[in-house]
Amino acid sequence: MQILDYLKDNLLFLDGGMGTLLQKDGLLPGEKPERWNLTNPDKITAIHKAYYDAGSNVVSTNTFGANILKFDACELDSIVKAAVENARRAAETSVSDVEKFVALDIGPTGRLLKPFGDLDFEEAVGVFAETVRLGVKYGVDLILIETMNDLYETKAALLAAKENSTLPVFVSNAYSENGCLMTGADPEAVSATLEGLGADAIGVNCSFGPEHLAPVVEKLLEVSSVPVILKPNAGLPCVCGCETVYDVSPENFAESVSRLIKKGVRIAGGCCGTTPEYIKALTDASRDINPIPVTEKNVTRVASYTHAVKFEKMPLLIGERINPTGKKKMKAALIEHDLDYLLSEAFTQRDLGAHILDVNVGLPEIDEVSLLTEAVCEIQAVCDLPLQIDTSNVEAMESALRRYSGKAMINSVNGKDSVMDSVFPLAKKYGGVIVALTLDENGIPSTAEGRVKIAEKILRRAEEYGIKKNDIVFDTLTMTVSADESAPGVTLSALDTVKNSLGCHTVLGVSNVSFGLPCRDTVNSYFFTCAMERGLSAAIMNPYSEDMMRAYRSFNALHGFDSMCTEYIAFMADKTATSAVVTGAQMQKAGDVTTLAGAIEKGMTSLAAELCAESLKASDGLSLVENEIIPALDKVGRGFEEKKVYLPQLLMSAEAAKAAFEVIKENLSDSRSVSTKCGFVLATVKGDIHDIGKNIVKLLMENYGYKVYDLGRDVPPEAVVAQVIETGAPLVGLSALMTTTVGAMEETIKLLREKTPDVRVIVGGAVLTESYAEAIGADFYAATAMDAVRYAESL
Ligand code: B1M
Repeated sequence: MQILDYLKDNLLFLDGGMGTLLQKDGLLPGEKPERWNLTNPDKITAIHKAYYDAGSNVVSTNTFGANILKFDACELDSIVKAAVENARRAAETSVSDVEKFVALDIGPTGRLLKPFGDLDFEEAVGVFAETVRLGVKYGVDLILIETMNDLYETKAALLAAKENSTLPVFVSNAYSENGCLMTGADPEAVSATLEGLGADAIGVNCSFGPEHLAPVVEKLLEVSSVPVILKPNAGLPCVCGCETVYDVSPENFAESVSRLIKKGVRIAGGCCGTTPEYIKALTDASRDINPIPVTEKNVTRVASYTHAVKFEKMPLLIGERINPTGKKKMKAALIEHDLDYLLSEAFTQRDLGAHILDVNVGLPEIDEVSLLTEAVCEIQAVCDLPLQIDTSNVEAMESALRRYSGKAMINSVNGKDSVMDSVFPLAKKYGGVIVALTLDENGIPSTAEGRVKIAEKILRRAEEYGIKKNDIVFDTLTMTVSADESAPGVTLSALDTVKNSLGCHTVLGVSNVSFGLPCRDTVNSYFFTCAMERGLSAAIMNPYSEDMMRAYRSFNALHGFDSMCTEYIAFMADKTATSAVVTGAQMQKAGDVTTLAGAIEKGMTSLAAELCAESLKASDGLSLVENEIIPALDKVGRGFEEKKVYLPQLLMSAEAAKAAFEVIKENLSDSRSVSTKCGFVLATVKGDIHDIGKNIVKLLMENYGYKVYDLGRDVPPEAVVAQVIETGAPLVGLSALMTTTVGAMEETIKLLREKTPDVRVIVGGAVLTESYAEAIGADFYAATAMDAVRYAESL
């Protein structure tokens, strides 16, 4: 029986942990578990068999890290072959009579994707594709992508699975304590993105014990239209003597997972710390539970790499500013490849209230395929709003959709056969909410009925491509009132029917209505209000237009979409009654990308470098560090702590700070004196990769004439000692930024005292205090980099 058929009427039980069992069986630290398929096939088979015997329907091959980054092609082939054979052998010899399947297990690469890390998206797809092809070659029944903590990498793996097999693909993510993936995606963003890409089941594994994961599971059950997987750890690990133990017993594990099965989980198993005993307890406890049917949730939603935006009763705003049509500055920016200008438009629109951003870079003189893709990648690296990919160039659309991290809006399709036949396959493959224009080969119908008929035709055709009705929103086309006084009525009447009779969401670009008239914003905003009254779900509009925003905020307040009129009041707080457009000052306040600190907060690397060079004309490098760079990083750090900023943004801000810092360094190096003073060994301690502060210390010490031996970051105590011995430097500087790494600082000082007792040690870093520095045996605590210099000078 096919696994998806089995799943229709049954619960599906997965296996439990593999790595923890292999360690017990003698796997050494640093040894690659996947090699055991070849060297210890009997042990691997025995573990798989124990899981089947315990009631698992699915065992996952021992291939979690089997990829071409870790093994050469030839060895990878033999590992996957042996892994599938071991699992099959276990199925054949198992005493259990349940339906059995073998899943090809795929884990993360262990590297972050660009721009946050160094692995290119297509390279990642290629890495996963190799393993998938081998799984298919050796005959697995399904693919299980698991423990992914980054949405972008998950997409790369799922795309690879879909492009290289026709097998069912289950996808399970590892969530952090805050209920999101490490790089920020919440469960609904994950669900929207992965279902859009065609995952057959989605869920959560590893991370924590079942109770801890319940909120994530419950959210996935609420928002997903595919079966939900739960594969938790046996609680949290703790070290007991020299053994790692987990704090949830098999009975408690089974009870908690069963409770979530009763709520709708359809696929359950265990991860780290679970054993056949856990799976036996689970299958015994839940075998007789009636599976809850999986229901279609009928939601229209797009997603960024952090969150989903749903089309509901409250109209949404789609910012239209990243589009060269009628915008001289944008056109020039695109021609000059000034992507920072696009980023600043993205931030300003977001801060003014847009929910989604349209991205259109179409100009005859540019390579739209590469520029649209690049623009999408740059914007999604720093701005967390979902994007609407707006192009009539199908190649550019595919390239941008492929690289998009989330579920995009696709602008647009229409009733022409050729357009539907080229865009629908892309929407089906990559997922997305399609903007469908109600026109076809015969042009734009002059009647509402004509436009509705085209909408119906588009729905029928989309269904043939397997696209759901809720993934299409209709644009009933705004025409110019000054050319035809009946035009707005036709648009609104068609919109009303599409929304209220066809039951589809609607979208309009409203500004065309006022073409040729004076005070266009006034007409636009009245038309916008009329459209919202008739059921407009989203407007493609200019968030800079105060008239439009006033109409929008008032509409929401009057229709109960703005609790206690909070947003209306906040919006009106700094406005004069008469201002009609957003002023420069307001824009600056909203976007704040014109200052060095602002550029760092937003993570705009080249702009930060540019602004830093500019600022150096008026102030010195050190005061820029103190007054702009550090406060900006502090602000981002606070946001990170408060869970308002996610790791990718933190990384982008750090990159921007580094770029500014490089400019300061170059500037200072012009006046740098030659090393005339003693040697200074400098390092960020073991386990800590924060080096911005340490680099400032280096820069200043060099400028004061010290010969700095910079060992970099994550430096073990032994390396610091070796460098001191080798160079005979009398001074050492250690930096640590985390409460978890100050221990390594203490360890380093201890070793220095032991091996090089005469050396003086300066310590610094945000988490340190003078008393702590004293307690761990440092000679001097430097609150700032300059303090380190002063201390050195005092010696
Ligand atoms: Co991370 N990070 N970070 N981070 N990061 C902090 C430190 C954190 C406080 C943020 C937060 O949650 N609020 C937090 C630590 C919490 C804790 O300790 N309990 C944190 C965390 C948790 C993490 C990760 C674990 C996140 C994750 O992956 N989930 C991870 C850790 C990885 C690791 O180290 N193993 C991580 C990663 C990163 C980035 C890579 C994204 C990036 C670092 C990039 C880089 O350094 N190349 C980053 C950043 C940028 C920060 C914040 C926002 C800024 C740090 C910074 O550069 N400040 C930071 C929050 C914050 O501090 N506000 C945060 C500016 C710098 C100039 O200040 O280094 O303090 P600082 O240097 C000062 C003084 O302290 C002194 O001089 C400088 C001023 O003149 N000084 C010395 C420093 N060293 C000195 C040595 C001296 C003398 C003076 O003599 C030898």
